[in-house]
Amino acid sequence: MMNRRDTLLSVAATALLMSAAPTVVPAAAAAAEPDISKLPRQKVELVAPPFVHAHQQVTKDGPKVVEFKMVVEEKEVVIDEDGTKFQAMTFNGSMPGPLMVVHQGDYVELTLVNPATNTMPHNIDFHASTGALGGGGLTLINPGEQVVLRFKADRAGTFVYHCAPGGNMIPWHVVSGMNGAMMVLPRDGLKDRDGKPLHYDRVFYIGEQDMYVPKDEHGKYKAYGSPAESYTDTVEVMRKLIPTHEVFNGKVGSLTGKNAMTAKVGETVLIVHSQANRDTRPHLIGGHGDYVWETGKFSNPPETNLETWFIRGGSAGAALYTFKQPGVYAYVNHNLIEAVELGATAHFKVDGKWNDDLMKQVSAPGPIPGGPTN
Ligand SMILES: [Cu+2]
Repeated sequence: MMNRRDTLLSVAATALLMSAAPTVVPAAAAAAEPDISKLPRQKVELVAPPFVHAHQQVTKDGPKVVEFKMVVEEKEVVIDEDGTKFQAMTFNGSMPGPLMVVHQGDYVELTLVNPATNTMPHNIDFHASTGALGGGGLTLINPGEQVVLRFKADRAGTFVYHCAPGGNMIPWHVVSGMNGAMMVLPRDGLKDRDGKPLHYDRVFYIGEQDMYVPKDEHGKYKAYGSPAESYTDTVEVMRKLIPTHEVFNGKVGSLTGKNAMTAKVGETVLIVHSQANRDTRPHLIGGHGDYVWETGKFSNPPETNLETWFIRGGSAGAALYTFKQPGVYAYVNHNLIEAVELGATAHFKVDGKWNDDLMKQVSAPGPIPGGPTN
Protein backbone atom coordinates (compact mmCIF):
# COMPACT_ATOMS: atom_id res chain seq x y z
CA MET A 1 0.00 0.00 0.00
CA MET A 2 1.28 3.46 -0.82
CA ASN A 3 1.80 5.84 2.05
CA ARG A 4 1.20 9.58 1.72
CA ARG A 5 4.79 10.27 0.77
CA ASP A 6 4.87 7.66 -1.99
CA THR A 7 1.58 9.01 -3.30
CA LEU A 8 3.00 12.51 -3.46
CA LEU A 9 6.18 11.29 -5.12
CA SER A 10 4.26 9.46 -7.77
CA VAL A 11 1.89 12.40 -8.34
CA ALA A 12 4.91 14.63 -8.80
CA ALA A 13 6.66 12.22 -11.14
CA THR A 14 3.57 11.63 -13.26
CA ALA A 15 2.79 15.31 -13.54
CA LEU A 16 6.33 16.09 -14.60
CA LEU A 17 6.28 13.42 -17.28
CA MET A 18 2.95 14.69 -18.54
CA SER A 19 4.43 18.16 -18.86
CA ALA A 20 6.67 16.77 -21.58
CA ALA A 21 10.08 17.65 -20.23
CA PRO A 22 12.68 16.67 -22.81
CA THR A 23 14.80 13.68 -21.86
CA VAL A 24 17.31 14.37 -24.62
CA VAL A 25 19.07 17.71 -24.69
CA PRO A 26 20.03 18.82 -28.18
CA ALA A 27 23.77 19.37 -28.52
CA ALA A 28 24.17 23.16 -28.46
CA ALA A 29 27.39 24.22 -30.16
CA ALA A 30 26.56 26.82 -32.76
CA ALA A 31 29.87 27.99 -34.23
CA ALA A 32 29.86 31.48 -32.71
CA GLU A 33 29.49 30.25 -29.14
CA PRO A 34 32.52 30.24 -26.85
CA ASP A 35 34.19 27.00 -25.81
CA ILE A 36 32.72 26.82 -22.30
CA SER A 37 35.47 24.49 -21.12
CA LYS A 38 38.02 27.28 -21.74
CA LEU A 39 36.11 30.01 -19.88
CA PRO A 40 37.31 31.19 -16.47
CA ARG A 41 35.31 29.88 -13.52
CA GLN A 42 34.23 31.67 -10.39
CA LYS A 43 32.76 30.02 -7.30
CA VAL A 44 30.22 32.14 -5.44
CA GLU A 45 29.18 31.57 -1.82
CA LEU A 46 25.53 32.54 -1.53
CA VAL A 47 24.27 34.52 1.46
CA ALA A 48 20.81 34.61 3.01
CA PRO A 49 18.47 37.50 2.10
CA PRO A 50 18.10 40.41 2.53
CA PHE A 51 21.86 40.41 1.95
CA VAL A 52 23.47 39.71 -1.40
CA HIS A 53 26.83 38.10 -2.17
CA ALA A 54 29.69 40.43 -3.19
CA HIS A 55 29.68 41.22 -6.90
CA GLN A 56 30.90 43.78 -9.41
CA GLN A 57 28.30 46.14 -10.87
CA VAL A 58 30.32 46.67 -14.05
CA THR A 59 32.71 44.12 -15.51
CA LYS A 60 35.33 44.58 -18.18
CA ASP A 61 36.06 40.84 -18.27
CA GLY A 62 34.63 38.43 -20.79
CA PRO A 63 31.98 35.83 -19.97
CA LYS A 64 32.73 33.26 -17.31
CA VAL A 65 31.15 30.24 -15.68
CA VAL A 66 29.75 31.23 -12.29
CA GLU A 67 29.39 28.25 -9.95
CA PHE A 68 26.67 28.19 -7.31
CA LYS A 69 25.54 25.46 -4.94
CA MET A 70 22.17 25.30 -3.24
CA VAL A 71 20.95 22.67 -0.79
CA VAL A 72 17.21 22.11 -0.46
CA GLU A 73 16.16 22.17 3.18
CA GLU A 74 12.78 20.98 4.38
CA LYS A 75 12.25 22.26 7.90
CA GLU A 76 9.79 23.61 10.42
CA VAL A 77 9.95 27.37 10.93
CA VAL A 78 7.97 29.91 12.97
CA ILE A 79 6.36 32.60 10.79
CA ASP A 80 4.76 35.11 13.17
CA GLU A 81 4.80 36.50 16.73
CA ASP A 82 2.13 34.02 17.77
CA GLY A 83 4.54 31.14 17.15
CA THR A 84 2.67 29.75 14.16
CA LYS A 85 4.58 26.74 12.86
CA PHE A 86 5.09 26.25 9.15
CA GLN A 87 6.44 23.25 7.26
CA ALA A 88 8.85 25.09 4.99
CA MET A 89 10.63 23.82 1.89
CA THR A 90 13.55 26.08 1.05
CA PHE A 91 16.47 26.71 -1.26
CA ASN A 92 19.52 26.88 1.02
CA GLY A 93 17.50 27.19 4.22
CA SER A 94 16.03 30.66 3.67
CA MET A 95 12.71 32.01 2.41
CA PRO A 96 13.18 33.30 -0.23
CA GLY A 97 16.29 31.50 -1.47
CA PRO A 98 19.43 33.61 -1.98
CA LEU A 99 19.72 36.26 -4.68
CA MET A 100 22.17 35.01 -7.30
CA VAL A 101 24.04 37.72 -9.25
CA VAL A 102 25.81 37.27 -12.60
CA HIS A 103 26.42 39.38 -15.70
CA GLN A 104 24.65 39.04 -19.01
CA GLY A 105 26.51 36.49 -21.13
CA ASP A 106 27.87 34.58 -18.13
CA TYR A 107 27.08 30.91 -17.67
CA VAL A 108 25.30 29.96 -14.46
CA GLU A 109 26.33 26.52 -13.19
CA LEU A 110 24.20 25.37 -10.27
CA THR A 111 24.75 22.27 -8.18
CA LEU A 112 21.38 21.51 -6.60
CA VAL A 113 21.45 19.07 -3.67
CA ASN A 114 18.43 17.25 -2.21
CA PRO A 115 19.74 15.62 0.98
CA ALA A 116 18.52 12.13 1.93
CA THR A 117 16.95 13.63 5.06
CA ASN A 118 14.34 15.39 2.87
CA THR A 119 11.04 13.74 1.95
CA MET A 120 10.18 15.24 -1.45
CA PRO A 121 11.56 15.46 -4.98
CA HIS A 122 12.54 19.02 -5.92
CA ASN A 123 13.86 20.88 -8.95
CA ILE A 124 14.44 24.46 -10.09
CA ASP A 125 12.87 26.58 -12.83
CA PHE A 126 14.96 29.68 -13.60
CA HIS A 127 12.94 32.40 -15.36
CA ALA A 128 16.32 33.79 -16.46
CA SER A 129 17.06 30.64 -18.50
CA THR A 130 15.90 29.23 -21.82
CA GLY A 131 14.67 25.68 -22.40
CA ALA A 132 13.51 22.55 -20.55
CA LEU A 133 10.93 24.32 -18.34
CA GLY A 134 13.59 26.79 -17.23
CA GLY A 135 15.80 23.88 -16.25
CA GLY A 136 13.00 22.27 -14.26
CA GLY A 137 12.89 19.37 -16.73
CA LEU A 138 16.57 18.61 -16.17
CA THR A 139 16.85 19.08 -12.41
CA LEU A 140 14.21 16.91 -10.73
CA ILE A 141 16.01 15.09 -7.93
CA ASN A 142 14.84 12.69 -5.25
CA PRO A 143 16.08 12.83 -1.66
CA GLY A 144 19.67 11.61 -1.68
CA GLU A 145 20.44 13.00 -5.15
CA GLN A 146 22.13 16.05 -6.61
CA VAL A 147 22.22 17.50 -10.12
CA VAL A 148 24.28 20.10 -11.98
CA LEU A 149 22.58 22.48 -14.44
CA ARG A 150 24.31 25.04 -16.62
CA PHE A 151 22.57 27.79 -18.55
CA LYS A 152 23.54 30.96 -20.30
CA ALA A 153 22.26 34.17 -18.72
CA ASP A 154 21.52 35.66 -22.13
CA ARG A 155 19.27 38.52 -21.04
CA ALA A 156 19.65 41.14 -18.33
CA GLY A 157 17.24 41.70 -15.49
CA THR A 158 15.87 40.40 -12.23
CA PHE A 159 14.18 37.03 -12.56
CA VAL A 160 12.39 34.65 -10.23
CA TYR A 161 13.50 31.06 -9.73
CA HIS A 162 11.30 28.47 -8.05
CA CYS A 163 10.72 24.79 -7.53
CA ALA A 164 8.33 23.25 -10.06
CA PRO A 165 8.23 19.50 -9.54
CA GLY A 166 5.04 19.03 -11.57
CA GLY A 167 1.25 19.29 -11.26
CA ASN A 168 -0.22 20.12 -7.85
CA MET A 169 3.27 20.07 -6.39
CA ILE A 170 4.21 23.30 -8.19
CA PRO A 171 2.16 25.94 -6.35
CA TRP A 172 2.51 24.09 -3.07
CA HIS A 173 6.33 24.01 -3.21
CA VAL A 174 6.41 27.67 -4.23
CA VAL A 175 4.19 28.90 -1.38
CA SER A 176 6.01 26.55 1.00
CA GLY A 177 9.15 28.63 0.44
CA MET A 178 10.86 27.34 -2.69
CA ASN A 179 11.28 30.63 -4.51
CA GLY A 180 14.05 33.14 -4.98
CA ALA A 181 15.56 35.45 -7.57
CA MET A 182 18.52 35.97 -9.86
CA MET A 183 19.90 39.34 -10.98
CA VAL A 184 21.60 39.36 -14.36
CA LEU A 185 23.40 42.71 -14.62
CA PRO A 186 24.30 44.27 -17.97
CA ARG A 187 28.09 43.88 -18.34
CA ASP A 188 28.42 47.69 -18.36
CA GLY A 189 26.09 48.11 -15.40
CA LEU A 190 22.75 49.81 -14.88
CA LYS A 191 21.78 52.89 -16.92
CA ASP A 192 19.07 55.53 -16.86
CA ARG A 193 16.90 56.14 -19.94
CA ASP A 194 19.59 58.43 -21.44
CA GLY A 195 22.37 55.90 -20.95
CA LYS A 196 23.88 57.60 -17.91
CA PRO A 197 25.45 55.01 -15.57
CA LEU A 198 23.61 54.25 -12.33
CA HIS A 199 25.42 52.86 -9.32
CA TYR A 200 24.29 51.49 -5.96
CA ASP A 201 26.06 51.64 -2.61
CA ARG A 202 23.99 48.84 -1.08
CA VAL A 203 21.70 46.16 -2.40
CA PHE A 204 18.97 44.31 -0.53
CA TYR A 205 16.82 41.41 -1.66
CA ILE A 206 13.23 41.13 -0.47
CA GLY A 207 11.26 38.04 -1.39
CA GLU A 208 7.56 38.35 -0.67
CA GLN A 209 5.54 35.22 -0.11
CA ASP A 210 1.90 34.37 0.38
CA MET A 211 1.29 31.57 2.90
CA TYR A 212 -1.77 29.43 3.51
CA VAL A 213 -1.74 27.92 6.99
CA PRO A 214 -4.73 25.69 7.86
CA LYS A 215 -6.72 26.30 11.05
CA ASP A 216 -8.33 23.80 13.40
CA GLU A 217 -12.01 23.84 14.42
CA HIS A 218 -11.24 26.46 17.12
CA GLY A 219 -9.64 28.82 14.57
CA LYS A 220 -6.09 28.12 15.76
CA TYR A 221 -3.32 27.55 13.22
CA LYS A 222 -2.49 23.86 12.94
CA ALA A 223 1.00 22.39 13.16
CA TYR A 224 2.15 19.34 11.24
CA GLY A 225 5.01 16.86 11.51
CA SER A 226 6.17 17.12 7.90
CA PRO A 227 5.36 18.95 4.66
CA ALA A 228 3.53 15.87 3.37
CA GLU A 229 1.32 15.76 6.48
CA SER A 230 0.31 19.38 5.88
CA TYR A 231 -0.40 18.94 2.18
CA THR A 232 -4.12 18.09 2.02
CA ASP A 233 -5.25 20.78 4.47
CA THR A 234 -2.91 23.38 2.95
CA VAL A 235 -4.18 22.85 -0.59
CA GLU A 236 -7.72 23.35 0.65
CA VAL A 237 -6.72 26.81 2.00
CA MET A 238 -4.66 27.59 -1.13
CA ARG A 239 -7.61 26.96 -3.43
CA LYS A 240 -9.59 29.73 -1.72
CA LEU A 241 -6.79 32.16 -2.71
CA ILE A 242 -6.89 33.98 0.65
CA PRO A 243 -3.44 33.94 2.24
CA THR A 244 -3.23 33.71 6.03
CA HIS A 245 0.19 35.40 5.91
CA GLU A 246 1.84 37.66 3.33
CA VAL A 247 5.42 38.14 4.43
CA PHE A 248 8.80 39.50 3.45
CA ASN A 249 11.72 37.10 3.88
CA GLY A 250 10.00 34.15 5.44
CA LYS A 251 8.11 35.50 8.42
CA VAL A 252 6.34 38.47 9.92
CA GLY A 253 8.95 40.91 11.26
CA SER A 254 11.98 39.43 9.51
CA LEU A 255 13.01 42.93 8.33
CA THR A 256 11.53 45.22 10.99
CA GLY A 257 12.80 46.65 14.29
CA LYS A 258 16.23 45.26 15.12
CA ASN A 259 16.18 43.39 11.80
CA ALA A 260 15.74 46.61 9.81
CA MET A 261 17.87 47.13 6.72
CA THR A 262 20.25 50.04 7.19
CA ALA A 263 21.58 52.89 5.05
CA LYS A 264 22.95 56.41 5.40
CA VAL A 265 21.65 59.68 3.99
CA GLY A 266 23.23 60.14 0.57
CA GLU A 267 23.57 56.42 -0.09
CA THR A 268 21.89 54.81 -3.06
CA VAL A 269 20.15 51.53 -2.35
CA LEU A 270 18.99 48.96 -4.89
CA ILE A 271 15.99 46.98 -3.69
CA VAL A 272 15.28 43.75 -5.57
CA HIS A 273 11.75 42.54 -4.83
CA SER A 274 10.32 39.22 -5.98
CA GLN A 275 6.95 37.55 -5.67
CA ALA A 276 6.85 34.13 -7.31
CA ASN A 277 3.11 33.60 -7.01
CA ARG A 278 1.02 36.73 -6.46
CA ASP A 279 0.95 40.41 -7.44
CA THR A 280 2.38 43.00 -5.08
CA ARG A 281 2.94 46.75 -5.01
CA PRO A 282 6.01 47.91 -3.12
CA HIS A 283 6.01 51.39 -1.61
CA LEU A 284 8.67 53.16 0.47
CA ILE A 285 6.78 55.31 2.99
CA GLY A 286 8.42 58.74 3.03
CA GLY A 287 10.58 58.02 -0.02
CA HIS A 288 10.29 57.16 -3.70
CA GLY A 289 11.58 54.93 -6.42
CA ASP A 290 14.10 57.22 -8.16
CA TYR A 291 14.63 54.63 -10.90
CA VAL A 292 12.39 51.59 -11.08
CA TRP A 293 12.55 48.61 -13.37
CA GLU A 294 9.06 47.40 -12.51
CA THR A 295 9.38 44.29 -14.59
CA GLY A 296 13.02 43.99 -13.59
CA LYS A 297 14.27 44.05 -17.17
CA PHE A 298 17.33 46.28 -17.37
CA SER A 299 17.23 46.50 -21.17
CA ASN A 300 14.04 48.56 -20.81
CA PRO A 301 14.38 52.17 -19.63
CA PRO A 302 13.61 52.57 -15.92
CA GLU A 303 10.62 54.55 -14.76
CA THR A 304 11.48 57.52 -12.54
CA ASN A 305 10.13 59.12 -9.36
CA LEU A 306 7.54 56.47 -8.65
CA GLU A 307 5.41 56.45 -5.52
CA THR A 308 4.43 52.79 -5.76
CA TRP A 309 5.42 50.13 -8.23
CA PHE A 310 3.92 46.87 -9.34
CA ILE A 311 5.53 43.46 -9.22
CA ARG A 312 3.58 40.88 -11.16
CA GLY A 313 3.22 37.48 -9.51
CA GLY A 314 5.98 35.34 -11.04
CA SER A 315 8.47 38.16 -11.47
CA ALA A 316 11.06 40.29 -9.72
CA GLY A 317 11.58 44.05 -10.00
CA ALA A 318 14.29 46.46 -8.95
CA ALA A 319 14.11 49.97 -7.50
CA LEU A 320 16.96 52.41 -6.96
CA TYR A 321 16.64 55.13 -4.33
CA THR A 322 19.03 57.65 -2.80
CA PHE A 323 18.02 58.39 0.79
CA LYS A 324 17.71 62.12 1.53
CA GLN A 325 16.43 62.11 5.11
CA PRO A 326 17.32 60.09 8.22
CA GLY A 327 14.79 58.04 10.14
CA VAL A 328 12.91 54.77 9.99
CA TYR A 329 11.18 54.16 6.68
CA ALA A 330 8.56 51.46 6.33
CA TYR A 331 8.78 49.59 3.04
CA VAL A 332 5.45 47.90 2.45
CA ASN A 333 3.17 46.13 0.09
CA HIS A 334 0.75 49.04 -0.44
CA ASN A 335 -2.19 46.78 -0.20
CA LEU A 336 -2.05 47.97 3.40
CA ILE A 337 -4.15 45.10 4.66
CA GLU A 338 -1.45 42.75 3.42
CA ALA A 339 1.23 45.03 4.90
CA VAL A 340 -0.25 45.54 8.34
CA GLU A 341 -2.56 42.60 8.95
CA LEU A 342 -0.71 39.87 7.07
CA GLY A 343 2.94 40.85 7.52
CA ALA A 344 4.28 42.45 4.32
CA THR A 345 6.26 45.23 6.02
CA ALA A 346 9.99 45.93 6.25
CA HIS A 347 11.99 48.81 7.75
CA PHE A 348 14.95 50.83 6.55
CA LYS A 349 16.84 52.58 9.34
CA VAL A 350 18.65 55.52 7.81
CA ASP A 351 21.30 57.55 9.65
CA GLY A 352 22.28 61.10 8.79
CA LYS A 353 21.37 64.73 9.11
CA TRP A 354 17.77 65.94 8.77
CA ASN A 355 17.09 68.38 5.94
CA ASP A 356 14.65 71.10 7.08
CA ASP A 357 14.26 72.31 3.52
CA LEU A 358 12.65 69.03 2.48
CA MET A 359 10.45 68.79 5.58
CA LYS A 360 10.00 70.58 8.87
CA GLN A 361 7.47 70.42 11.66
CA VAL A 362 6.66 74.10 11.71
CA SER A 363 4.61 73.88 14.88
CA ALA A 364 4.49 70.88 17.24
CA PRO A 365 1.12 69.30 18.10
CA GLY A 366 -0.67 71.47 20.68
CA PRO A 367 -4.03 72.88 21.67
CA ILE A 368 -6.08 74.62 19.00
CA PRO A 369 -5.66 78.38 19.62
CA GLY A 370 -8.91 79.83 20.90
CA GLY A 371 -10.39 76.36 21.36
CA PRO A 372 -11.66 74.79 24.58
CA THR A 373 -8.76 74.15 27.03
CA ASN A 374 -10.23 71.04 28.64
CU1 LIG B 1 10.44 21.62 -4.22
